[in-house]
Amino acid sequence: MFKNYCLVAAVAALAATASAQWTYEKHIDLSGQINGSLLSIASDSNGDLYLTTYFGTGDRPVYKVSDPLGATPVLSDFATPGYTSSNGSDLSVDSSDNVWLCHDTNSEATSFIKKMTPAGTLDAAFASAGTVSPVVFNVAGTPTNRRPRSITYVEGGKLLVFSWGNPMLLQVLDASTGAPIGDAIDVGVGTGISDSMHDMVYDASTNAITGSLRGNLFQITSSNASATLANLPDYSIFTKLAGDDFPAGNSNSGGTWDPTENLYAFTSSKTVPGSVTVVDLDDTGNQTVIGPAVSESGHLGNAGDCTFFRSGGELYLAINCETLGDIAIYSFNAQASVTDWVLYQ
Ligand SMILES: [Ca+2]
Repeated sequence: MFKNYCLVAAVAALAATASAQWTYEKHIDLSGQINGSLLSIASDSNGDLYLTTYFGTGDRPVYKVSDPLGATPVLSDFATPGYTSSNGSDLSVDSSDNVWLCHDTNSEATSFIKKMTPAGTLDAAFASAGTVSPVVFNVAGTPTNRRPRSITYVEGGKLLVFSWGNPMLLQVLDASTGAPIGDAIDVGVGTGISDSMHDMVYDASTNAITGSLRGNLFQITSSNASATLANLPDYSIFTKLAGDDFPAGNSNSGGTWDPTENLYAFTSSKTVPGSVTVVDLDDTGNQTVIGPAVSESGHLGNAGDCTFFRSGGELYLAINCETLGDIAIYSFNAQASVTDWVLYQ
């Protein structure tokens, strides 16, 4: 009996050091069905997916893919908020399944943020009839029109927004009015990479902002334990957690966070073309690279953005394979976690 106990304990100890396992499930081929190329992807509480595109011509909808794990996922137009092919757009879905869209029109004057309800209509209660345009950042105290490239809703009524330009800036906005809260911070100087940060997430338990930047993963923290997002300049410590040397990835590399597993996944396309790196934020040495030769199509292509989603309580990762027009989906194998092992005697 004692022997059995020791054996299982030893297996559990080995399992605890294993990396998370990701298994390829399927891909959804959207080529020929969408205007342009896949760019941003986000998911709601039902596990449905939302997409933006770029390239192509003219206005295009925010697309929705319902039941992505089913035998016949349904592609539909979720909303028609009037954005065109340009330098970028990004989506964020909040805990009430409202969908936030930011779009860089290539103009500081006309770039915008829109809030859509779960029904796909503009939420008239946000800003001006559901839209804030221009998008204003406080640059050293001076209100300045900016071109938003990435947006994340932060629970508690704030938005973390990155905008392209010189300097490269991160700003907190009020999620009711769209107005800036406090000053912006310079991400280009902080990281040494003058390019787009994407999918900045805020973890209240660690008081840290984590975001993807051109195939790299950075965390922004404060030396002041009482710092809050009401004053972003308090966050001045930039730490690279993972990634390749600049310029890994491209300007549209994205990322996603699962707060339950505390995993952050981000795309890269330089040293491992079309790959995604998944980092355990509780143990940043624990990293898993997905790709490049793993999807049914043969590779992930030039991976753009990715999103975790949950279905039936299980964790999945959906990756936009931009150059293929595919969404590749992977499932998380929790058996890599010691919590799945039960001691007995
Ligand atoms: Ca994104």
